[in-house]
Amino acid sequence: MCLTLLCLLLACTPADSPAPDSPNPDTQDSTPRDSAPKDSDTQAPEIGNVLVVIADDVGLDSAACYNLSSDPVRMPNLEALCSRGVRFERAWTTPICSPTRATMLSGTDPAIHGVLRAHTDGAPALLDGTLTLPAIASQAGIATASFGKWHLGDDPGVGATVPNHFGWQHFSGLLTGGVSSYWSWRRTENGLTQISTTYTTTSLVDDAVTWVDQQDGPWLMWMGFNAPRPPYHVPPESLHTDTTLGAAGDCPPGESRACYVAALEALDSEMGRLLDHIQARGELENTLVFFIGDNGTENDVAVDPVVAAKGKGSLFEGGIRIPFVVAGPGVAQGQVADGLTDATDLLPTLMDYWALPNPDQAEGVSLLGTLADPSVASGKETVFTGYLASPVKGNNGWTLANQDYKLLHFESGTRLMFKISEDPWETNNLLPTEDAELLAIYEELDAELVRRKAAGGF
Ligand SMILES: [Ca+2]
Repeated sequence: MCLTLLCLLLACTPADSPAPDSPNPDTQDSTPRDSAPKDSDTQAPEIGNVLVVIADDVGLDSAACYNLSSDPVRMPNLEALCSRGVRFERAWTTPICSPTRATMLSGTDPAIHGVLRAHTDGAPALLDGTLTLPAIASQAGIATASFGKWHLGDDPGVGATVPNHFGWQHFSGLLTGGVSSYWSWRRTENGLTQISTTYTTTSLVDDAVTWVDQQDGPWLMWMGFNAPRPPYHVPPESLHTDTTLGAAGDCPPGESRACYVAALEALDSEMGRLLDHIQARGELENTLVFFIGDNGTENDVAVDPVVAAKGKGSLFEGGIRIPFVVAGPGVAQGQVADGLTDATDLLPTLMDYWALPNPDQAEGVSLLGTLADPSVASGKETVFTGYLASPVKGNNGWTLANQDYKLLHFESGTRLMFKISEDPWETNNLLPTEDAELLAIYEELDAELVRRKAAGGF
């Protein structure tokens, strides 16, 4: 493609190449790339848009496309995205909301950014000065907007403008982890907070549609749905198919799973409205679309193959292995990628997509090659994450996996290892072992896990 040529024009380093001397995006030329020098023989390609859709508390057990759920959810728009894109089978985030968002925004893992628990009121989460994806994009002339859930703290001194402070030119949504009611919630738009009585999922897409219609250049849109997380509720009837739940409002007693599913269907319906709007603008073919769950399904509504206490908030696969689907320009259609990926890969992938320098802090790899052809390895050999949030010490710890094996280090001292390629839901712990081959595998994983922890001072 023409990205290499564009890199030469901009003297930048492709995101998948070593970049020891990458300029700090805080100081680099912020001239939009579509104004790069041109002559009669060269023409910069059109800069692509990016839409990142986050579903809150949605693991593989609850996602369409993956064919794993014992209680499949009707999500025709996610199915359509899978049909025209690539579905990743081995994608990791973190066990909970705030660390995953910090990872996606900074391109660093939880040991480095240090956000290892869900943010609660009054406590700073994302460290001031953190270089973020929207800050980089904004400086490159790409319009940036975040809709939905922030959940990364209140930076002292900036209050309700905190998402803007970290790089979003426009923010509309909720600053916290959730809402007390989907019909009466604190909607913040660029620092101004008012109560909204519009169904949250619908309101976020309304705002996104309004904003995108104001754009006449490339854009990055972050659609951080807080649905389908609690409070479980019955969405507007036009957005879901469960006619047994009754009118929109509170969830009937004992129907938490049905209400969770209905809210996820509503998310899919509204995501479809957004995608249809982008298509009507003639921009869908030029928009790279990501769909990702921020962590696994909440334990009280998780279904087989996720088992009790191994969903959200755990380092087991039910907590961190999530749906991750990408579609758009240059992406193979209807294919499955078996290689490893985690939330650190979003930032380098977008740097590669936009032919921008990869910041030194970025730990992941670009997935563009794999997206074009899923048989092409990304070069990622291990995935890694951590969690220090639980009052139950046995849940806190770190985990690292390669293509075949996964190691868990719990703060309690427990060590578990699974052959994850054959035992994906972790039923057969291989430790302790006297098998020389397994011991060698353990020692290799252990050394890498300890190294990754130590890189962040843990
Ligand atoms: Ca979540």
